[in-house]
Amino acid sequence: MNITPFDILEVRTQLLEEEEKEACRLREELEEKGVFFINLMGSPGAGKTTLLERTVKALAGRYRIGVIEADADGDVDAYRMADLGVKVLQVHTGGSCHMDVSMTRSALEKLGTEGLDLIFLENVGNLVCPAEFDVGAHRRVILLSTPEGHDKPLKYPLMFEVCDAVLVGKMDVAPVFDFDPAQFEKNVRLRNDHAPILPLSSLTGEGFDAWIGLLEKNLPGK
Ligand SMILES: Nc1nc2c(ncn2[C@@H]2O[C@H](COP(=O)(O)OP(=O)(O)O)[C@@H](O)[C@H]2O)c(=O)[nH]1
Ligand SMILES: [Mg+2]
Repeated sequence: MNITPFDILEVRTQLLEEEEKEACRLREELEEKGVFFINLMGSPGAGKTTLLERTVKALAGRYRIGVIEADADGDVDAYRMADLGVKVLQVHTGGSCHMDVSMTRSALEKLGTEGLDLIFLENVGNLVCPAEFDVGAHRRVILLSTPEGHDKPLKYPLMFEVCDAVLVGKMDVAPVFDFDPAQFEKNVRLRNDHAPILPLSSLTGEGFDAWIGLLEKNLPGK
């Protein structure tokens, strides 16, 4: 046995454990309030805001919706969502490439969860860092757009491993980008054997019935 004359504190492990506990607490608190919380992740330009616009329109009148827009800077996405009449908060992460659970708790407090059924977090555009952080959401959804290529699960495996649903956006332009849906599915299944994979287009509305159906199946009964 190797005995060292000193202790070792694994700071990263300890921090991650604390984050995980805090994320579970936040998830439970939201559940008690009847709020369902979704963490939407994807690259910059994948189509996250456009997807949310069409999603909010499809759910309008049936659910009270809030949206948290997280970006390094700027407010264009918050304006787009505010135009739809949903409750919106813009978060400026400064230099940070992801949201963590304490930032998310502050954002939810500032947004105000009172009276809301469903809250979307549009996470900072990035396929790496957001995957590492459980922000306390009930579901993690990744939106991969066809111009990004069907090989992305091989390059960003953690993102595809942690998600509960994979949306394949911009299907209307898939042929232009040689996107191969069967190869993409194979690549996803190397790391994730359960997440549904839904092809869709926020431009044409293709695939939205399945996406909205999946959302409603997961939302607690109202
Ligand atoms: N062809 C096509 N373009 C889309 C689709 N969804 C979004 N876009 C375009 O992709 C660009 C980035 O969209 P945006 O929603 O701002 O991406 P975000 O950065 O992930 O929020 C915009 O020019 C959108 O009009 C889609 O389904 N099909
Ligand atoms: Mg956006």
